[in-house]
Amino acid sequence: MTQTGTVVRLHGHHAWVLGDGVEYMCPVRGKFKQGKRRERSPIVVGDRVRFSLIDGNEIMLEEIIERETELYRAHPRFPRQRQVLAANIELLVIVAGADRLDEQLLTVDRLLISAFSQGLTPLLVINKLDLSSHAQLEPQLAPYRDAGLDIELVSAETGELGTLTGRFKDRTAVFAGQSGVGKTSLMNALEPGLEMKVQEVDKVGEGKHTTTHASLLPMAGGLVIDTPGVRDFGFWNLELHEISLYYPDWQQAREECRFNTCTHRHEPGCGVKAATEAGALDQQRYQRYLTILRETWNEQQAKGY
Ligand SMILES: Nc1nc2c(ncn2[C@@H]2O[C@H](COP(=O)(O)OP(=O)(O)O)[C@@H](O)[C@H]2O)c(=O)[nH]1
Ligand SMILES: [Mg+2]
Ligand SMILES: [Zn+2]
Repeated sequence: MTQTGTVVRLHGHHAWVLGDGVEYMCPVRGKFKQGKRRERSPIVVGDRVRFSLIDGNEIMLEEIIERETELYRAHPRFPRQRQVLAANIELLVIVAGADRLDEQLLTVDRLLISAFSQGLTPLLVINKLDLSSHAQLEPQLAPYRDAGLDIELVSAETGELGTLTGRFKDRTAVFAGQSGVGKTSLMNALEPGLEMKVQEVDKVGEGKHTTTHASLLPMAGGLVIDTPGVRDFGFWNLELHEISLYYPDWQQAREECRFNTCTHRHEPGCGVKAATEAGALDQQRYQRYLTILRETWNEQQAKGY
Protein backbone atom coordinates (compact mmCIF):
# COMPACT_ATOMS: atom_id res chain seq x y z
CA MET A 1 0.00 0.00 0.00
CA THR A 2 1.44 3.38 -0.93
CA GLN A 3 1.14 6.70 0.86
CA THR A 4 2.04 10.22 -0.17
CA GLY A 5 4.33 12.65 1.59
CA THR A 6 6.56 15.69 1.13
CA VAL A 7 10.35 15.68 1.07
CA VAL A 8 11.30 18.09 3.82
CA ARG A 9 15.04 17.49 3.91
CA LEU A 10 17.80 15.85 1.91
CA HIS A 11 21.22 15.06 3.21
CA GLY A 12 23.86 12.71 1.93
CA HIS A 13 22.04 9.72 0.51
CA HIS A 14 18.93 10.16 2.60
CA ALA A 15 15.63 11.94 2.33
CA TRP A 16 13.30 12.88 5.14
CA VAL A 17 9.70 12.51 4.08
CA LEU A 18 6.78 13.98 5.98
CA GLY A 19 3.64 11.94 5.51
CA ASP A 20 0.50 12.28 7.57
CA GLY A 21 2.30 13.98 10.45
CA VAL A 22 5.10 11.39 10.64
CA GLU A 23 8.64 12.02 9.45
CA TYR A 24 10.37 9.08 7.80
CA MET A 25 13.99 8.79 6.75
CA CYS A 26 14.73 6.75 3.67
CA PRO A 27 17.61 6.03 1.33
CA VAL A 28 17.67 7.83 -2.02
CA ARG A 29 18.70 5.43 -4.74
CA GLY A 30 18.86 4.95 -8.45
CA LYS A 31 16.66 7.22 -10.50
CA PHE A 32 15.96 9.55 -7.58
CA LYS A 33 19.59 10.42 -6.96
CA GLN A 34 21.04 13.87 -7.47
CA GLY A 35 23.61 12.27 -9.67
CA LYS A 36 24.64 12.84 -13.24
CA ARG A 37 24.47 16.46 -14.20
CA ARG A 38 22.36 15.83 -17.28
CA GLU A 39 19.70 14.18 -15.22
CA ARG A 40 16.55 16.24 -15.53
CA SER A 41 14.76 15.53 -12.38
CA PRO A 42 16.58 14.35 -9.29
CA ILE A 43 14.61 14.48 -6.10
CA VAL A 44 14.54 17.89 -4.38
CA VAL A 45 13.06 19.34 -1.22
CA GLY A 46 9.37 20.02 -1.66
CA ASP A 47 8.82 17.06 -3.93
CA ARG A 48 5.66 15.17 -3.21
CA VAL A 49 6.35 11.49 -3.36
CA ARG A 50 4.53 8.20 -3.27
CA PHE A 51 6.18 5.72 -0.94
CA SER A 52 5.51 2.35 0.56
CA LEU A 53 5.94 1.37 4.16
CA ILE A 54 8.32 -1.53 4.51
CA ASP A 55 8.18 -2.15 8.21
CA GLY A 56 7.89 -0.01 11.30
CA ASN A 57 9.11 3.35 10.08
CA GLU A 58 11.19 2.32 7.10
CA ILE A 59 9.91 3.43 3.74
CA MET A 60 10.79 3.03 0.10
CA LEU A 61 10.34 5.74 -2.51
CA GLU A 62 8.11 4.73 -5.40
CA GLU A 63 7.54 7.84 -7.46
CA ILE A 64 7.92 11.62 -7.59
CA ILE A 65 4.52 13.20 -8.20
CA GLU A 66 4.53 15.74 -11.02
CA ARG A 67 5.70 19.13 -9.76
CA GLU A 68 3.45 22.18 -9.69
CA THR A 69 6.38 24.60 -9.64
CA GLU A 70 10.15 24.45 -9.63
CA LEU A 71 12.45 26.97 -8.03
CA TYR A 72 15.63 27.03 -10.05
CA ARG A 73 18.76 28.92 -10.87
CA ALA A 74 21.64 28.61 -13.29
CA HIS A 75 23.86 25.78 -12.13
CA PRO A 76 26.85 27.32 -10.28
CA ARG A 77 29.35 25.20 -12.22
CA PHE A 78 27.47 24.70 -15.48
CA PRO A 79 25.74 28.05 -16.05
CA ARG A 80 23.90 26.91 -19.18
CA GLN A 81 22.19 24.33 -17.11
CA ARG A 82 19.21 24.69 -14.87
CA GLN A 83 19.51 23.57 -11.28
CA VAL A 84 16.26 22.86 -9.51
CA LEU A 85 16.49 23.98 -5.89
CA ALA A 86 13.04 23.09 -4.63
CA ALA A 87 9.68 21.90 -5.87
CA ASN A 88 6.10 22.96 -5.26
CA ILE A 89 6.87 26.28 -3.62
CA GLU A 90 3.79 28.48 -3.95
CA LEU A 91 4.64 31.74 -2.29
CA LEU A 92 7.68 33.96 -2.79
CA VAL A 93 7.87 36.33 0.16
CA ILE A 94 9.92 39.31 -1.00
CA VAL A 95 11.22 41.15 2.05
CA ALA A 96 12.54 44.71 2.02
CA GLY A 97 13.45 47.06 4.86
CA ALA A 98 11.30 50.13 5.42
CA ASP A 99 14.36 52.10 6.49
CA ARG A 100 16.10 51.70 3.14
CA LEU A 101 13.31 50.84 0.74
CA ASP A 102 14.65 53.09 -2.01
CA GLU A 103 17.83 51.18 -2.57
CA GLN A 104 16.08 47.81 -2.37
CA LEU A 105 13.50 48.32 -5.08
CA LEU A 106 15.85 47.01 -7.76
CA THR A 107 16.12 43.72 -5.85
CA VAL A 108 12.35 43.74 -5.37
CA ASP A 109 11.83 44.15 -9.11
CA ARG A 110 14.28 41.36 -9.93
CA LEU A 111 12.56 39.03 -7.47
CA LEU A 112 9.15 39.88 -8.94
CA ILE A 113 10.42 38.83 -12.36
CA SER A 114 11.75 35.61 -10.82
CA ALA A 115 8.41 34.93 -9.14
CA PHE A 116 6.30 35.51 -12.21
CA SER A 117 8.64 33.63 -14.53
CA GLN A 118 8.76 30.62 -12.20
CA GLY A 119 5.04 30.51 -11.47
CA LEU A 120 5.28 31.58 -7.82
CA THR A 121 2.86 33.98 -6.18
CA PRO A 122 4.76 37.01 -4.89
CA LEU A 123 4.01 38.74 -1.61
CA LEU A 124 5.81 41.98 -0.83
CA VAL A 125 6.66 42.39 2.85
CA ILE A 126 8.04 45.70 4.05
CA ASN A 127 9.67 45.00 7.40
CA LYS A 128 11.05 47.43 10.03
CA LEU A 129 7.93 49.56 9.93
CA ASP A 130 9.03 50.81 13.37
CA LEU A 131 11.75 52.78 11.57
CA SER A 132 9.38 54.44 9.10
CA SER A 133 5.68 55.14 8.57
CA HIS A 134 2.88 54.34 6.17
CA ALA A 135 2.87 57.95 4.97
CA GLN A 136 6.57 57.81 4.11
CA LEU A 137 6.36 54.47 2.34
CA GLU A 138 3.13 54.82 0.41
CA PRO A 139 4.47 56.92 -2.52
CA GLN A 140 7.11 54.27 -3.26
CA LEU A 141 4.62 51.46 -2.88
CA ALA A 142 1.92 52.99 -5.07
CA PRO A 143 3.21 51.50 -8.36
CA TYR A 144 3.20 48.06 -6.77
CA ARG A 145 -0.32 48.51 -5.41
CA ASP A 146 -1.38 49.62 -8.88
CA ALA A 147 0.17 46.43 -10.23
CA GLY A 148 -2.17 44.46 -7.97
CA LEU A 149 0.55 43.12 -5.71
CA ASP A 150 -0.20 41.98 -2.15
CA ILE A 151 1.76 44.11 0.30
CA GLU A 152 2.23 43.74 4.06
CA LEU A 153 3.80 46.43 6.23
CA VAL A 154 5.19 44.83 9.37
CA SER A 155 7.78 44.92 12.11
CA ALA A 156 9.44 41.77 13.38
CA GLU A 157 10.91 43.91 16.15
CA THR A 158 7.62 45.08 17.65
CA GLY A 159 5.66 42.00 16.59
CA GLU A 160 3.21 43.99 14.48
CA LEU A 161 2.65 41.47 11.74
CA GLY A 162 -0.66 42.73 10.35
CA THR A 163 -2.39 39.99 8.38
CA LEU A 164 0.89 38.30 7.46
CA THR A 165 0.47 35.40 9.90
CA GLY A 166 -2.64 34.07 8.19
CA ARG A 167 -1.07 33.83 4.75
CA PHE A 168 0.95 30.66 5.24
CA LYS A 169 -1.63 28.09 6.24
CA ASP A 170 -1.23 24.93 4.13
CA ARG A 171 1.14 26.71 1.78
CA THR A 172 4.86 26.36 1.08
CA ALA A 173 6.81 29.59 1.06
CA VAL A 174 10.31 30.86 0.47
CA PHE A 175 11.67 34.16 1.82
CA ALA A 176 13.97 36.26 -0.34
CA GLY A 177 15.48 39.72 -0.16
CA GLN A 178 18.73 41.44 0.65
CA SER A 179 20.76 40.44 3.65
CA GLY A 180 19.81 42.30 6.84
CA VAL A 181 16.21 43.10 5.93
CA GLY A 182 14.90 40.77 8.64
CA LYS A 183 13.97 37.53 6.89
CA THR A 184 15.17 35.33 9.73
CA SER A 185 13.63 37.65 12.33
CA LEU A 186 10.28 37.50 10.55
CA MET A 187 10.26 33.74 10.23
CA ASN A 188 11.08 33.50 13.88
CA ALA A 189 8.32 35.94 14.80
CA LEU A 190 5.89 33.86 12.75
CA GLU A 191 7.04 30.60 14.34
CA PRO A 192 8.83 31.00 17.67
CA GLY A 193 11.70 28.51 17.91
CA LEU A 194 12.27 28.41 14.18
CA GLU A 195 15.49 30.44 14.32
CA MET A 196 17.31 27.67 16.13
CA LYS A 197 16.25 25.15 13.53
CA VAL A 198 17.28 27.43 10.68
CA GLN A 199 20.75 27.72 12.16
CA GLU A 200 21.06 23.98 12.50
CA VAL A 201 20.13 23.64 8.87
CA ASP A 202 22.63 26.30 7.82
CA LYS A 203 25.39 24.38 9.56
CA VAL A 204 24.49 21.21 7.72
CA GLY A 205 24.53 23.18 4.48
CA GLU A 206 28.11 24.27 5.00
CA GLY A 207 29.37 20.75 4.38
CA LYS A 208 31.45 19.89 1.38
CA HIS A 209 28.58 18.45 -0.63
CA THR A 210 27.68 20.46 -3.69
CA THR A 211 24.01 19.60 -3.48
CA THR A 212 21.75 22.17 -1.91
CA HIS A 213 20.67 21.17 1.54
CA ALA A 214 17.40 22.93 1.55
CA SER A 215 14.97 22.10 4.31
CA LEU A 216 11.30 22.70 4.79
CA LEU A 217 10.30 23.72 8.29
CA PRO A 218 6.84 24.14 9.76
CA MET A 219 5.87 27.81 10.02
CA ALA A 220 2.52 29.43 10.83
CA GLY A 221 0.53 26.40 9.69
CA GLY A 222 2.51 25.92 6.49
CA LEU A 223 6.05 25.12 5.45
CA VAL A 224 8.95 27.46 4.82
CA ILE A 225 12.26 26.86 3.10
CA ASP A 226 15.36 28.73 4.11
CA THR A 227 18.85 27.92 2.94
CA PRO A 228 21.69 30.01 1.57
CA GLY A 229 21.56 28.33 -1.85
CA VAL A 230 17.90 29.05 -2.33
CA ARG A 231 18.34 32.77 -1.92
CA ASP A 232 20.28 33.44 -5.07
CA PHE A 233 17.88 31.85 -7.48
CA GLY A 234 17.30 34.12 -10.39
CA PHE A 235 16.24 34.16 -13.98
CA TRP A 236 17.59 31.42 -16.05
CA ASN A 237 17.59 31.44 -19.80
CA LEU A 238 15.35 34.50 -20.20
CA GLU A 239 15.70 36.31 -23.52
CA LEU A 240 16.01 40.06 -23.07
CA HIS A 241 12.67 40.72 -24.73
CA GLU A 242 11.01 38.23 -22.38
CA ILE A 243 11.87 40.11 -19.21
CA SER A 244 9.02 42.58 -19.52
CA LEU A 245 6.52 39.72 -19.89
CA TYR A 246 6.90 39.38 -16.15
CA TYR A 247 5.61 42.90 -15.49
CA PRO A 248 1.94 41.86 -15.55
CA ASP A 249 0.78 45.46 -15.17
CA TRP A 250 2.56 46.45 -18.41
CA GLN A 251 0.56 44.12 -20.58
CA GLN A 252 -1.77 46.70 -22.02
CA ALA A 253 1.07 49.07 -22.88
CA ARG A 254 3.09 46.22 -24.33
CA GLU A 255 0.33 45.37 -26.75
CA GLU A 256 0.90 48.79 -28.34
CA CYS A 257 4.55 48.03 -29.19
CA ARG A 258 5.25 47.82 -32.93
CA PHE A 259 7.58 44.81 -32.55
CA ASN A 260 6.61 41.80 -30.51
CA THR A 261 10.24 41.31 -29.48
CA CYS A 262 10.43 44.93 -28.24
CA THR A 263 12.73 45.40 -25.24
CA HIS A 264 11.22 48.87 -24.66
CA ARG A 265 14.58 50.56 -24.79
CA HIS A 266 15.08 52.39 -28.05
CA GLU A 267 12.77 50.61 -30.47
CA PRO A 268 10.43 52.87 -32.46
CA GLY A 269 6.72 52.65 -31.72
CA CYS A 270 7.18 51.36 -28.17
CA GLY A 271 3.98 51.31 -26.11
CA VAL A 272 5.77 50.91 -22.78
CA LYS A 273 7.97 53.95 -23.36
CA ALA A 274 4.97 55.95 -24.49
CA ALA A 275 2.94 54.95 -21.43
CA THR A 276 5.86 55.84 -19.17
CA GLU A 277 6.30 59.25 -20.80
CA ALA A 278 2.55 59.86 -20.48
CA GLY A 279 2.77 59.09 -16.75
CA ALA A 280 0.57 55.99 -16.95
CA LEU A 281 3.46 53.76 -15.84
CA ASP A 282 5.89 54.59 -13.06
CA GLN A 283 9.01 56.36 -14.36
CA GLN A 284 11.35 54.96 -11.71
CA ARG A 285 10.20 51.38 -12.13
CA TYR A 286 10.81 51.78 -15.85
CA GLN A 287 14.34 53.10 -15.16
CA ARG A 288 14.99 50.09 -12.93
CA TYR A 289 13.71 47.85 -15.72
CA LEU A 290 16.39 49.33 -18.01
CA THR A 291 19.00 48.58 -15.35
CA ILE A 292 17.80 44.98 -15.05
CA LEU A 293 17.91 44.65 -18.84
CA ARG A 294 21.51 45.93 -18.91
CA GLU A 295 22.58 43.72 -15.98
CA THR A 296 20.99 40.65 -17.55
CA TRP A 297 22.76 41.36 -20.82
CA ASN A 298 26.08 41.69 -18.96
CA GLU A 299 25.49 38.47 -17.06
CA GLN A 300 24.68 36.63 -20.26
CA GLN A 301 27.81 37.98 -21.98
CA ALA A 302 29.92 36.87 -19.03
CA LYS A 303 28.46 33.37 -19.27
CA GLY A 304 29.06 33.27 -22.99
CA TYR A 305 25.43 32.98 -24.05
N1 LIG B 1 14.28 48.02 13.84
C1 LIG B 1 14.06 46.80 13.40
N2 LIG B 1 15.07 45.93 13.25
C2 LIG B 1 14.81 44.69 12.80
C3 LIG B 1 13.50 44.28 12.46
N3 LIG B 1 13.55 43.01 12.02
C4 LIG B 1 14.85 42.63 12.08
N4 LIG B 1 15.62 43.64 12.56
C5 LIG B 1 17.08 43.62 12.75
O1 LIG B 1 17.72 43.60 11.48
C6 LIG B 1 18.92 42.82 11.56
C7 LIG B 1 18.93 41.75 10.48
O2 LIG B 1 17.88 40.82 10.72
P1 LIG B 1 17.90 39.35 10.13
O3 LIG B 1 16.62 38.70 10.53
O4 LIG B 1 19.14 38.63 10.48
O5 LIG B 1 17.92 39.65 8.56
P2 LIG B 1 18.14 38.66 7.32
O6 LIG B 1 19.56 38.80 6.91
O7 LIG B 1 17.23 39.15 6.23
O8 LIG B 1 17.77 37.28 7.77
C8 LIG B 1 18.96 42.24 12.97
O9 LIG B 1 19.84 43.05 13.72
C9 LIG B 1 17.55 42.37 13.46
O10 LIG B 1 17.47 42.52 14.85
C10 LIG B 1 12.42 45.23 12.63
O11 LIG B 1 11.25 44.98 12.37
N5 LIG B 1 12.78 46.47 13.09
MG1 LIG C 1 18.85 35.48 7.77
ZN1 LIG D 1 8.14 48.36 -26.37
